[in-house]
This record gives sequence, C-alpha cells and structure tokens, in this order.
Amino acid sequence: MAVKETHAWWKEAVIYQIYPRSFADSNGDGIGDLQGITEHLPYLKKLGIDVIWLSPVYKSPNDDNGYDISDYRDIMDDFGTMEDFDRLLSRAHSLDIKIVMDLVVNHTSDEHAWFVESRSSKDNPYRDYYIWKEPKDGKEPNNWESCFSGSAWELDERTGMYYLHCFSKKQPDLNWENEKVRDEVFDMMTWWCEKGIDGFRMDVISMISKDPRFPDGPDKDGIFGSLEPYVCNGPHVHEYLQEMNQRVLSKYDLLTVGEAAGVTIEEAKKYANNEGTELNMVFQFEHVSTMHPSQCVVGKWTYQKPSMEDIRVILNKWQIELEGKAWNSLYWDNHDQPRAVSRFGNDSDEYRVLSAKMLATCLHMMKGTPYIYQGEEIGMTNTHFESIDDCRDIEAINAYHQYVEEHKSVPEDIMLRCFDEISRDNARTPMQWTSGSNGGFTTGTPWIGVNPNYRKINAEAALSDPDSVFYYYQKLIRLRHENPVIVYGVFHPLMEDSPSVYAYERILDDQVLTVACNWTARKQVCPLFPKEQLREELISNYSTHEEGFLLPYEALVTIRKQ
Ligand code: TEU
Ligand code: CA
Repeated sequence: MAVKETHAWWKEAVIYQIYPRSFADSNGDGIGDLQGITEHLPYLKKLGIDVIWLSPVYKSPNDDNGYDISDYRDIMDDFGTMEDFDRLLSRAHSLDIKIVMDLVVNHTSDEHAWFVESRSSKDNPYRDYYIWKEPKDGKEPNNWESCFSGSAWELDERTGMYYLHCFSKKQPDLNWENEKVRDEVFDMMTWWCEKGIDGFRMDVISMISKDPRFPDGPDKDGIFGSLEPYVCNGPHVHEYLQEMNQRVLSKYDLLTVGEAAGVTIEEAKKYANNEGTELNMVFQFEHVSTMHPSQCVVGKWTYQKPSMEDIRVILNKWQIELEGKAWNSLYWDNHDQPRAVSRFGNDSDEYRVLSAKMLATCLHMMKGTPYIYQGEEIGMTNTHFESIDDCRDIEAINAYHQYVEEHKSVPEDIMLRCFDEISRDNARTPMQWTSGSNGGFTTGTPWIGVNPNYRKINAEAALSDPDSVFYYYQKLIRLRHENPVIVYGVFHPLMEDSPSVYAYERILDDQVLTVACNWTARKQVCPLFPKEQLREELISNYSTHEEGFLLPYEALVTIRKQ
C-alpha cells in the first residue's frame, strides 16, 4: 500500500532553469542580463511554469561563468544591478512565478574578500575559511584531480602552502568544518530569504564535507587520482545540511534542491528525506553518466550515444526506491549537459520535433519535480565546435589543453568530436528567440556563437506553430497541474525488456496513467493500449495511434479507471 504522500507546492511545480548569460541581452553588450529575463517573463508565463531557477547572478570574475562568486550580496556587473534583480523578483511574483537562486557555497571565487584575506598570511583570521595544506615531499598534498583537469591543489607562493580547489584554481573550496564559515553562509542565505526569494538550488552541496585525512584517490590515469570518494557525501555533510535546515530553511516556505555529485539512492534518502530535515530533493547524475569507460576517450569525454535501456534501469530504480521515502527531481538538461534532443533523441530535420516531444513525455509523466532547461521547450539542439576557439567553457578548454596539447593523448579532431557530443557549451549557446540576427538574443556580438539553426529553431516560430514543441510542453505542464495522478501516482515499470519502448504506469486511487515512448526511428510493437479497454488519451505526439504499435518516436499517454 502506498504511503499517503504529504502534498507540497514544490512537488506540484514545474521548474524552468535560466542560464542568465545566454537567455536574453537587453543592452546590446552580447551578454544576457536580468532586464532581459524580466522582459521575457510573459513568455514563461505562457509556457505555464511555476518557478524559475536562476543560475548564479552574484558578483563574479566569471572564471566559471558565475559559479565563482566574489560577493554573495551583490549582482554581477554583466547582469545589471540589485535594483534589476528586485524588479525581476517583483515582476515574477506578480505573475505568480517563484524565483529560486543558485547557492554556490562549496567554494568561492579567489577574488572573494574572504580568500584575499585567507591567503595573505598563515595567521590571518580568515585562514581557516579555506582548506590549506603543507606540501607533501615538496609536492601537492595528494593526487586529487580537479573536475576541470590538473591538480586540485594550487601552491600559494606567499605562504608556501597549497589550497584545495575541486574545480578551477580560481574556485578555492570553503572549509565547512569551520563554524564561522557556516555562520557566514547561513547569514547570507537568510539575507536572500528576507528579500523574498523562494528557494535555493545548491551547487555541488554533496561535496562540502571532505574526508579529514585527504588521502590519495583511486588512480585515474597514472598521474592523478579521483577526489570523488573522499569529497562526495563526506562524514559531516548531513549534519551541515540539518544545521542549515534548522537555522535557515525551516524558517521559510522554500524549494530546496541539492546538486549532489556522486549521490547514491541511499544517500538521497537522507538528503531528500520525507521528514524534511535536510532538502526537498536532489539532482542525481546516474542517468546522464551511463557511458562505460570503454566508451569514453578520456574521463567523461565521449562521442558515443547512451542506450535507452541503461537510462531506463537507472530512472526506474530511482522512481521505485525513493517511493514513500524521498522526492525525485526529473531532468534531461541543464547548463552542464548537452541538449537532450541531440543526446537522447534525434535532432535530424525529420525527427527533431517528434523525439523532443517523446523525451518530454517520458520524463514529465514520471514521479518527481520536472526541470525544463532554457531552449529545451523549443527543441534546441547541440551545436558544432569547429575549433577550440569556438569553446568558452573552462571545463572543455582545460581538458583540451591537458589532453590534446600537454599529454598529447587525444587527437584534436577526436576531442572536438567529444565536445560536439557532450560539451557544456552546447547548452550555453544563446536562447534562440527569432529568425533575425543572432536569433534575437542580442543586437551586439554574442559572448558565444549562436547555433546556426536559429533561423529554423526559435521561440517566435514555435509560438506561431500549434504543433510546436513549445505547445507540447505547455500541455504537459497543464496536465501535471490538472491531474494529481501525475504528481502523486505510484510508479510501476512496464515492458522492461523492450530495447526500444520505455513504458510505465502511474496509479493513484482508481486512476491508471499509462505512458509509452518509442525511443527509435522505427515502428515498434506496443500492446499496452488495447481497443477494448476504455481509456482517455491525455497527450500524444501523433494525431493517430495504430493499435498494437508505436510509430517512430511516438509517445502516448492515456488515463483509465482500474
Ligand atoms: O557542477 C558540478 C558538477 O558536478 C559538474 O562538474 C558536472 O559534473 C560536470 O560539469 C558534468 O560534466 C556545478 C555547476 O553546475 C557547474 O556549472 C560548475 O561548473 C561546478 O559545479 C562548479 O561550481
Ligand atoms: Ca546584456
């Protein structure tokens, strides 16, 4: 018997992620900004989303496009002013759209005042705000590799010690063992909550508690070791989040989602527990990391496609194992992932729209809070990187320098093929608003190239086409708002042996929602919708359905009484 689920607005909401740098430029400097977002709120209202997750807009030198914060209580110059933010928040609330901020507190920028003080001397009061270690045998304290290539340790000449940076060297990790750091973070979070924001997406929150021994990690390539086992889901992470919940989160009506690199099902049951002592939900990464090392050129870098069967095993596991224990998030895309229709669907002219709708159906009918990444709602695709000069993302640029130029272990054309397939820049090309210059994103020179297919794929074209991906997402969102079975129904897998059809049902009281998605360009057998069974079609990406089959990339959802 399913546990009676407590109802909550953040379980019933649909979230839209905005990467401000690439969303809409209002002043012609080629960079998206807050005013550009405010001007497009009516578009988001029309789509029907409930919440905007805003990637970081705080002051930053943009070493990692805002995920390197130098002042948590001020707005990045590129994006505008705090008045612009206040106007965006107020306008969004007037349209009944909530704003969730991106909380990046595993690390700061090396230009943050705390770090400038910390690095100035060994006895500075801020020294222990960060993680400093003496050299070991004259070298880095251990073999950890940064997520952005190279050592995770940077030698600071002034004091002859190394500081830890799990990401770029301009993103020094905060020392969460220091209660002064926790006090500072919780004060800052309260400051934003008092401004009226509606929640936080918490950047790599699973990494804030490190193994105090800082041991070498398992060897990756004979040079570096992995930091993941000693950084993710560390010894005090749940204590810190329970403290955060008690001191801040529990005082406000917030949506909280933890980006939890390395999270397992068992850990997720703690991070997102139903007792509400930590967070509402987490982003897990298993379904977007299904490639076996043999399918990768180096590290995560691959140009091969994932298999639906691998993805289905993972998503079904998360649906079933969290049932009654914790809440799922649902996503294909974000600013760190390639475009879903290119990665998981078929971005050819023939099948792009059909497969984008199919992927949307497959995800949005599941149990959990769905996230739509900017441009996903109009079927935006990956782009092409002719050379490293087309890339902007520090993760790709560092990997190129390390593997192509330094180690010479990966040929340039192979590295670029991997970038075409999975580089984060695929998600960061400007939002395509019109068929006009620069896709209507800017009247200036865009900070990153606009995908050349903007003339065909853009919001203006989508809004004038009743069969567009946009209106399909609009309907999926409306169905979720109107049908409690979509939010609260228990998930049951179907056709688990099919290599082509991803199917499941959702059951709530006497209602049965049946969902079937053909992930291939070929007609497939699907016996789930017998004519003699009375049912109502809720949504499909085809105008007809052939009993016993699913046409190429056909998605079909029906509801019936059991
Ligand atoms: O991402 C953390 C993270 O896990 C990424 O390194 C992700 O695994 C990788 O990019 C996938 O290839 C968060 C932010 O979402 C990302 O944009 C930042 O670069 C990173 O943290 C550091 O703040
Ligand atoms: Ca701008």
